[in-house]
This record gives sequence, C-alpha cells and structure tokens, in this order.
Amino acid sequence: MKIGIVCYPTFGGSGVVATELAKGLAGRGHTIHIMSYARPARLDTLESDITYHEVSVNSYPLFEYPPYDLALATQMVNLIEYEDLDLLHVHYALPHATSAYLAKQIVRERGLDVPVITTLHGTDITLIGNDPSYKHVVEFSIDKSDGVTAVSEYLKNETYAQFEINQDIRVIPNFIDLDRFKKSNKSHFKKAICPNDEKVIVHVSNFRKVKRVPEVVQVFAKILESGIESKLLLVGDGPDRQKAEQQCRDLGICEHTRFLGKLDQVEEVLSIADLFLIPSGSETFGLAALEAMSCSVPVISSDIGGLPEVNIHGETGYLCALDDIDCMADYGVKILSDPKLHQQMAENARKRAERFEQDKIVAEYEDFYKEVSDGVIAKKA
Ligand code: GMT
Repeated sequence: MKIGIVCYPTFGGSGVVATELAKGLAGRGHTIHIMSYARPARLDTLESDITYHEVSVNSYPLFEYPPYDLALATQMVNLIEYEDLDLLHVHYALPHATSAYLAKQIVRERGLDVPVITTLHGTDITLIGNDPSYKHVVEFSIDKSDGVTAVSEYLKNETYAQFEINQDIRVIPNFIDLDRFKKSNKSHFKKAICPNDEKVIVHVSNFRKVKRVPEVVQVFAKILESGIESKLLLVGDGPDRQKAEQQCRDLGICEHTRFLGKLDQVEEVLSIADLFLIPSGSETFGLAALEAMSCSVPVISSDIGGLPEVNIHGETGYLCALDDIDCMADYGVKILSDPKLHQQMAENARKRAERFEQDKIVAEYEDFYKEVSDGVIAKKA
C-alpha cells in the first residue's frame, strides 16, 4: 500500500511510535510518506521506501497564528493526488485528524476516496484534546475518521468517557524493537559512572510536570538513605529540569545524580540500569517503561492510566499509588537489596516486553488498514 503517515517530530511518545511504525511498514513492502513540521527524531537514517515531506507554513502579516492545520491538509491533498496514497494514518488527533478530514472532503470532490485512520496517543484525549477551546472539533474529527485506534484499554475507555464517539476503537498497543532494546555490555560506561559498582537507577522523560521528575529525585534520596549505594541517571530535558536539579541540591545528593540530557541511544543507559522509575501523573501507555523492560530492567511506576497494562505488579516491578514516595522507595530498596528477586523481575520484564514485539504489532496495524480499506469497521456496540 501507499500510506501517508502524519505525526509530531518528537523524541518520545507518538512521534516515536509513528516513525517506528513507518519503518516497520516499509520493511513489509509498503511505500510510506511521512508528513510533519520537522524531520521526526527517529527518522535518522535514509530509508528507500520512506519519503519525508516537511509541512511548511507561510507567514503573512495578518497571521498572528499561521494555520498549520490548513497547510497540513493541503500537503495531504497533494500527496493523495500526486503520490496516489491508498490511506492516511494520523497520529495524535489534534489537529491531524481535522486536517485529514478536510483533505478527505477535498479529494472526494475530485473523485478520490482515501480512508483516514486516527491513532489516539495520550494528551490528545486526556488533556489538551478535551480543552473547551478544541473539544467539539476534536470529537467531530475522531468520529469522522474511518478507523480509530488507541494505545491502551485505558485510553479507549477514557475516550468514550470524555467524548461522544460512535466509532469502535481498536486497541493497538505501543511496540518495541527487541533487538535494539536489549541489555548489552556497557561495562566501560558503567565503570565510569559507578566506580564503586553502585546500583543504577534510571528515569527517562521529557521532564514535563506530568512526569513527576522532582518525585523521582525524592524516591532516589530515600533509597540512598536506606544505605543502598546507588546513582540516579536522568535522561531527557524539559520544563521541570531546573526544579529537579534544585531538589538534588536541597537534598544534598548532587554527587550521586547525573542529568544526561536528551540522548538518542537510550538503550545504552538502560543497559547498565538496575531499576527504572516512572511515577507519572498521567500516562496512557508508558513507552519509556516498555523500553526499560525490554532491556531487562524492573520498573516502579505509579498505578495510573495504561501503566498497569504494561508493568505487572509483583512480576515485572511494582505499582504504587500516585505520589506515594515512600511506597516507591520501599519497593526500590526491596528490589535492589535482593539479587534473586531482581534477577527474576529482570527476566519477567524482558518476557513481558516480548508481548509487544514490533513486527507483531506492525502486523496488527497492517490488518487494521485492510479492514478499514475494505469498509468492514463496525460502529460502537
Ligand atoms: O503526552 C505526551 O507525553 C506525549 C504523548 C504523545 O502522544 O506524544 O505520549 C503519549 O503517547 C505515548 C505513545 O503512544 C504513550 O506511550 C505515552 O504514555 C503517552 N503519554 C501520556 O499519556 C502522558
């Protein structure tokens, strides 16, 4: 098939899922056209069957807010016509599903019918998508899509709870490249960071408020207090970085903490990790947790959103109530001070990650494309 994929170009979240899906589909013989306002971070190599189309928005003295959604719709129309697209798959509803709806109507006038699939990822439903300034348009655009997927059961239910959607939503979870995300020997790196063979605790995020990075530091401080010699490695950057750095200074634990900034090869850090912390206040799936688990790292997470569908309590790590720092620290100490338990959880984590193997999930998307193209998608029961 010739497939148009639309996404944000981000380092994490929907941008990663969309780009990895594009690569997986290209590997299965499809021709992919990716549209975004910048080259997606994970589209870092030349791929012969993937063409990237930058959506450029011309400024004009009247425009305080240049209309990206219209420029995107125009790009979609161009690609449907000139590249003969069979299907449009947009990631993150706002504004991509709306642009797709518009493009679909325009090409219909010209005798072309292109199915539109919208994948819901997270804050497009749980936060910004249901903001009163966008809600009607987001709801309409999702409902008018020919097929809708969500990355977890939680997100599917949340979508029905927050919007009037008559479409049947198919759950297709995030996925993982098990060959890339696996524990590999990084002993030189481990030695440099942990000269005394300290335990390594890792957090990876975009440091937005919802990720609770200052709480990661608090949990770590308590683990240190318990006497476990350890280091905290924080990967990523964003609005809460300064707050987290200040927290380290306040708690006097800066020498045990390293802020590594944004990194492309997260799997190298995960390869030396003993524990992964993800205490998020909202998380529809938790791709970062899956990446850690795939590298055989037990996870301690909050018990919210889609995280319990990924991290299994007592098996691949532990879940704690939101903001329960003591609970997370206690479980951290438990895992790090019991080598047998750690080994078992590390194995379980990798096994669990195998359920989300990339090829298998890409094939689910492929099947869904066929169903939608054949017009066999049902309405909500
Ligand atoms: O809201 C974000 O953090 C970004 C968002 C996105 O759509 O880019 O991430 C969401 O999508 C990821 C991929 O499907 C999920 O793994 C994340 O859990 C989800 N983030 C949140 O719900 C906060």
